[in-house]
Amino acid sequence: MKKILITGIDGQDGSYLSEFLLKKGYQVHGIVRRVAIEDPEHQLWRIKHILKKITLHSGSLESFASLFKIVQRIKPDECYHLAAQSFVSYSFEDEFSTINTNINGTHYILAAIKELAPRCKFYFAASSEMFGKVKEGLQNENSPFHPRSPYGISKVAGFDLTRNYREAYGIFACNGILFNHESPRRGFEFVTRKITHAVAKIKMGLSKELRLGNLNAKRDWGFSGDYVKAMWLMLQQNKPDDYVIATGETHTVKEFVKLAFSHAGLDWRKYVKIDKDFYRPAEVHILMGDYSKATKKFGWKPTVRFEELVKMMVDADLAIVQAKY
Ligand code: F7E
Repeated sequence: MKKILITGIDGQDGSYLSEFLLKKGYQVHGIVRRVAIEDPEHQLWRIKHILKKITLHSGSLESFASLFKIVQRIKPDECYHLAAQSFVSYSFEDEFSTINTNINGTHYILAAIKELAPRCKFYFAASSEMFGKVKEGLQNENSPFHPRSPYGISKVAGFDLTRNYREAYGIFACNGILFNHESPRRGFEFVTRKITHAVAKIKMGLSKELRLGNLNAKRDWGFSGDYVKAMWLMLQQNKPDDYVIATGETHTVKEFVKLAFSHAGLDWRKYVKIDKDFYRPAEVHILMGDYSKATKKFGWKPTVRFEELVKMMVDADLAIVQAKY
């Protein structure tokens, strides 16, 4: 039975990926912080339903020793490195911890794999934030990077580390350049979930307004459940490589807002207020990915499009809010 190690197993992507790999019959191990193991009800809500089927190890991206021990114990066949400080806004508030944790964490895991499990296939969660300041048009694997946040900078470094471990040491290491991907399991700080959760609360009479920043930013939003399959497919190829995973469509935050409110039968203009506090010091204005290499190499395509995604998230939040209050 293949052994899998997932960092960030308790996050949105980690939860979908675990479900997917369990169905394939893999033995799934995950790294989480000690505080999460001590408080599973709140911290492990996304993987509560599969806790009995997976093995959790406590470790931290800040501690090489903890990661080294876990890799030594499991000797995984595949490792998906998803853990990171992933909220772009927060990365401006705490540049140093974002950069230290994200870059060193990736380096530590790679170094441990090289030393202890050199045949382990490695996936790095790179990001469309690496493209940053782009002009109109689609971004592909050859597009230049111009990150606009400490988070984006940390992901460029992680991308380079991953590629270098592939080229220098022959590790089967792949970068998945994933564009924004969402779901009902998205964290509440990200704009999509912030909107759909607020819509549900407004609909139920529990809230009166939603404060947002830049409504003109454009993103290529896909469904996390689709994207985790691409991660796995990358590691099943004959050769390691880097791939863009996206939908090829771009929409403004305002379009997301309008659709989410109208799906719940609400007029967004009555509730949405612009708040400069949610603007970023440097914005990524537009992202749109060209995923044709992934289609050509392993037949990957997104199955959930923008409208379906927004409705799925609103419906899920309406159900959650209704059940809770
Ligand atoms: O912002 C604008 C904001 O925080 C999207 C992460 O998964 O995807 C994600 O990064 C856009 C930005 O995601 C609010 O200015 C307006 O233009 O949902 P977000 P992100 O920054 O695109 C990439 C691929 C990753 O790798 C990241 O880890 O929405 N926006 N008003 C707002 N954003 C937030 N969060 N809150 C607002 O009130």
